[in-house]
Amino acid sequence: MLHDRAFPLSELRLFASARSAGKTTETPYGTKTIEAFTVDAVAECDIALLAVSGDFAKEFAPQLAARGVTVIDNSSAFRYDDDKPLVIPEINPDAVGDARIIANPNCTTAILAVALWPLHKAFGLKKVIVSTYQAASGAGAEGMSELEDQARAYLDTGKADNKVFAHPLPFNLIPHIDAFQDNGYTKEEMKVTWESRKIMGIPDLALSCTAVRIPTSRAHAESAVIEFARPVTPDAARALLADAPGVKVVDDPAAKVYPMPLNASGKYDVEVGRIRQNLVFGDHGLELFVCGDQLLKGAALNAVQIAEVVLDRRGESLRRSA
Ligand code: 11C
Repeated sequence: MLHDRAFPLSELRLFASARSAGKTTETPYGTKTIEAFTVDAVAECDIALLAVSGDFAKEFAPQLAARGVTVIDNSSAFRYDDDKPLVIPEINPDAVGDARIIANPNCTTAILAVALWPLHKAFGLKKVIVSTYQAASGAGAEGMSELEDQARAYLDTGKADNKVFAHPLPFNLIPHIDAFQDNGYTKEEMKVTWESRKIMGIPDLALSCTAVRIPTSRAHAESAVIEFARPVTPDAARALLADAPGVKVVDDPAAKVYPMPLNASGKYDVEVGRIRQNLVFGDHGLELFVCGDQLLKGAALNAVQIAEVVLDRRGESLRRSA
């Protein structure tokens, strides 16, 4: 992603646990040897992109920040801290400020929010009801492998063993992502509510989500029913979204053109389509379908976009020249 976006880095260093240290890996910057993570070693970098567990991030991100590193963290460890920005550059780039720890949102939130934001600015979001169709990649490389292995096993034997997911995923769907909370929602569902409110700066936004794992590989899809404060039409929404950064309108149902995981995979833009006047909320309501690459806008792309904002805003003050 850094290379694709021509991020102006002087050196890329890769860190992992002692188990991986010493292994080499091919990168667009040449063959790189993975180094063992230590705070001292990473403190030599200007920017650290963390793709680690929340516990690891909680322990080490503050130590790196104290050493002058700007940390962009993909875990949920800091997303709800009032003093740490949670950033989608198309929405709230200014939130980056002087922060040394910046949180990258949950993938489901990022894919939805980038489409909701232009509509909120024009029509005012009042209520949002979301159902998701989430790819195996949300559970990491192990999730993707389990889906492929299970699909083969199921076709060959009629049975499939699951470890990563709560149930076999091929030819199935699972309305359970992350832990159930006391209110009956899952943590994944509540993340979409909490994070959307913080990123879009609408603390009382009424948003509820049902998050479902489906047997696709790497792009999440989401259906959203939206009530607005002001009247809205599908044409007006389409026109706004067509000009919005990070969004591509894919909406010609008569020609069988709508967002789909297979088409959205590998793309930077979040696809939005099936835009229609919602039958429940009438002229104040829309219904739409979004689809975005969970590994790109939902993770690596957004993280690198945050790094680009950091560089734009304070490139001069980074400790070493880029
Ligand atoms: C999933 N959205 O599809 C989750 C993965 O909060 O960063 C991302 C978890 C997170 O399983």
